[in-house]
Amino acid sequence: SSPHLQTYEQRAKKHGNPAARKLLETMERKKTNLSVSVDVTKKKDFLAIIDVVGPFVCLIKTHIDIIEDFDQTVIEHLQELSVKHDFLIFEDRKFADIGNTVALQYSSGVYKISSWAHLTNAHAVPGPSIITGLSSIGLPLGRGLILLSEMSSKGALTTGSYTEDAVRMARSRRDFVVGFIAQKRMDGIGAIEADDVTEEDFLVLAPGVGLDSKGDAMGQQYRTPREVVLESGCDVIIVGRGIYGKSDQLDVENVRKQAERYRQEGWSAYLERVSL
Ligand code: 5IU
Repeated sequence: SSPHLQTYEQRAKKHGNPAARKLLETMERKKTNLSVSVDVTKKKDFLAIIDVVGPFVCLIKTHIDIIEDFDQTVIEHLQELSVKHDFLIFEDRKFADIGNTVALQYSSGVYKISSWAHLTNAHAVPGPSIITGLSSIGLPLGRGLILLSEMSSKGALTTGSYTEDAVRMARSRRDFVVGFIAQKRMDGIGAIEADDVTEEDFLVLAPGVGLDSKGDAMGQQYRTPREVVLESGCDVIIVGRGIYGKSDQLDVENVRKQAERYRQEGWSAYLERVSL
């Protein structure tokens, strides 16, 4: 049956990529499909939010380059928190250059993303060579790549044949590409031959999730965890401002409450899905 009708535990046992397997195991163990996107600019707030939501997430999503007072201790603390609370790290880098350049951006520079991020992501725009470049660094380290096959923003160009081609690119590199950023499952999209897709299990990570808002003033669009997980078959819900609110007025108690709430919503939608 389609992967989304199986439990995370069943899928973990069969997955060939170590980062994907670890994520699925963590989801099952902690009973959560929640990923919190921590888009704040001060390292103190960044680490405070992660420490509070840590118990409720399987994955922390970062934009490391927006931290104004970044230094290496940010990475050290992030890694300590990842062990303390048992979650994986996903740097939402959205690589988009030629293979040689993305390999350097992934491994080098100030952030050395490949050294700490279990997962990162890339646009399909440059074609298969972007996967070749990133996998030359990430595969030996046991990392996984997520391809952007759909975006959540209004008017996104990631539709139709673009989405299909992104899925085909992923299919040809199942050792390293472990999933999609998308708004729905990609199982039926760009299918080549039935044989080829029976064993595939791409994780679908969905941003644009909110319970109290339909969008923001800059084109973001929100759907509920239930719509995303139960109706659209996505595996991980990515929630940012729905959980930490306005970052200039951080209310730690409320952050905890919201993380618990989204974890509960996402998990009950999953339970309902796999019991069908
Ligand atoms: N993000 C999206 N939509 C996308 C992709 C990434 O929102 O299609 I690809 C990122 C942007 C932000 C987070 O880091 O996910 C969502 O944050 P909010 O929940 O605060 O909107």
